Amino acid sequence: MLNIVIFGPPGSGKGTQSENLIKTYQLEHVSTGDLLRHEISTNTQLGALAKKHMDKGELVPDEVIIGMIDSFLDKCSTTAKGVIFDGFPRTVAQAEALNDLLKTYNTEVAVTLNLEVPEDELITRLIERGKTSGRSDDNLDTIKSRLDVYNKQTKPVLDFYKKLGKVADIKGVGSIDAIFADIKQAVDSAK
Ligand code: B4P
Repeated sequence: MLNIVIFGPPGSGKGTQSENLIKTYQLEHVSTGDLLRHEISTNTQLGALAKKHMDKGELVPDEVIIGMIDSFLDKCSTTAKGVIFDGFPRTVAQAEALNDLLKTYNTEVAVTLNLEVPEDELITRLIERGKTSGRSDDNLDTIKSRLDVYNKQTKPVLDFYKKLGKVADIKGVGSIDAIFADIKQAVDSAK
C-alpha cells in the first residue's frame, strides 16, 4: 500500500493538494477536518464536542480522532491501494497510534509531505477562504490560535517522521500545479 501523510500548518494546501493526489494515484482519502465538519453538520454528539474545540482553534482530543481513523481503516483496508491522510496525524500520540494501526495491516507510512508556507501567507489565504467558506474557524483570532497550536502540538510530528527518514519538504508557495509537480516527484521516489 502507498500511504501518504499530507502535513502542514492550517491553510498550507493540504486539502487542495489532496484532490490532486486522489486524481493521480487513485488512493483512498481521509481528512479528519472533513469528518469532524460532517459530524457537526449532522448534529451528532461527537460533532457537538468537536465544535467546542474547533471554534477555539484547539485540537479535538486524540482518542476521538484515533477512533475515527481506526473505523475508516476498518472499512477500506481490503480494497485500498493506499491512503492519503489529510490533516492527520496532528500530535505525536496520533502519529504513534497510526504506526500501530498500520502495522496491523502489514503496512506503513511511505512519505510525509511537509508543505512549507510562511505565516503571513497562511493568514491571507485563510481570511480569504473565510469570506466564502462559512467555516467558523476561518477568522483572525481563531486562525492565530490554530497557528499557535500547530507550532506547539503539531510540528513535533515532523521530528517523529524525520527519525524514520520519511519526510519530504515541499515549498508550498506558488501555483497549485507547480507545487503538485514537486509533490508528485516526492511520492514517486517514495514508492
Ligand atoms: P482542517 O480541516 O485540516 O483544516 P486546515 O488545516 O485549515 O487545512 P485545509 O486542508 O482545510 O486547508 P488548505 O490548506 O487546503 O482542520 C480544521 C480543524 O479541525 C483543526 O483546526 C482542528 O480543530 C480539527 N482537526 C482536524 N484534524 C484533527 C486532528 N487530526 N486532531 C485534532 N484535531 C483535528 O487550504 C487553505 C486555503 O488556501 C484554501 O482556500 C485554498 O484554496 C488556498 N490555497 C491552497 N493552496 C494554495 C496556493 N498554492 N496558493 C494560494 N492559495 C492556496
